[in-house]
Amino acid sequence: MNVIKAKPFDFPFEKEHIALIVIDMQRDFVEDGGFGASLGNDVSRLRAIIPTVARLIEGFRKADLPIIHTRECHRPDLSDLPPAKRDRGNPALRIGDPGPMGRLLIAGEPGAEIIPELFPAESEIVIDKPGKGAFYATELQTLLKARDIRQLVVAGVTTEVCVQTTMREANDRGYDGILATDATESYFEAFKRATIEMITAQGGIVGYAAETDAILEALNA
Ligand code: TIU
Repeated sequence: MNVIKAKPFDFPFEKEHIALIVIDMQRDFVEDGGFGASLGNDVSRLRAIIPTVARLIEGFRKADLPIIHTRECHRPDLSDLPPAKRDRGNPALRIGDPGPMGRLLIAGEPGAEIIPELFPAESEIVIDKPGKGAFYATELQTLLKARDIRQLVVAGVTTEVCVQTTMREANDRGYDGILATDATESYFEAFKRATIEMITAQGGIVGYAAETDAILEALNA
């Protein structure tokens, strides 16, 4: 049994049952001209975590532990895109509309791809998801069960949207989740801080939180 120094208390884990899940580190969220920017967000905040996420991925690769990457995207015919998601707020640019990196949040378009700095290795799992949570309408739980994964280190963007939703979905399905606090980011500084507090309050009501160094130290112990 290894232990990560975490909040609200230390996180015990066994290497046979833990995986890293990196949420939506796609060009559409962290580069100009993508979906995130189309919603009026400043993407530079998100870009700042790229080296830390890379370090976390490298640590899991070195330890030979499973890595899962997710992409929020939709089918080209938009059949998995609820009108409520497409139309809410009557945005100038909608999911599926053409942008500088291809159609926004559409599978196969350049914008929906994971950024080159964090590109998945051949052996790593990539899950396309139509929702904010990584469990909704995907095979994630089946893949985790097949590998007997029970604990998830969670990184990626954005902290209070797809990352938090995924941690809540994982919690309700019986998984321990631990958020890598410096390998996640939000377009809103206050929302990131609040999310970490929400997850760890009440005795870890949703899960745990720890810095990347503490996670890597425990992996290498
Ligand atoms: N808008 C925003 O903060 N996030 C998303 O739409 N998706 C993810 O968090 N990946």
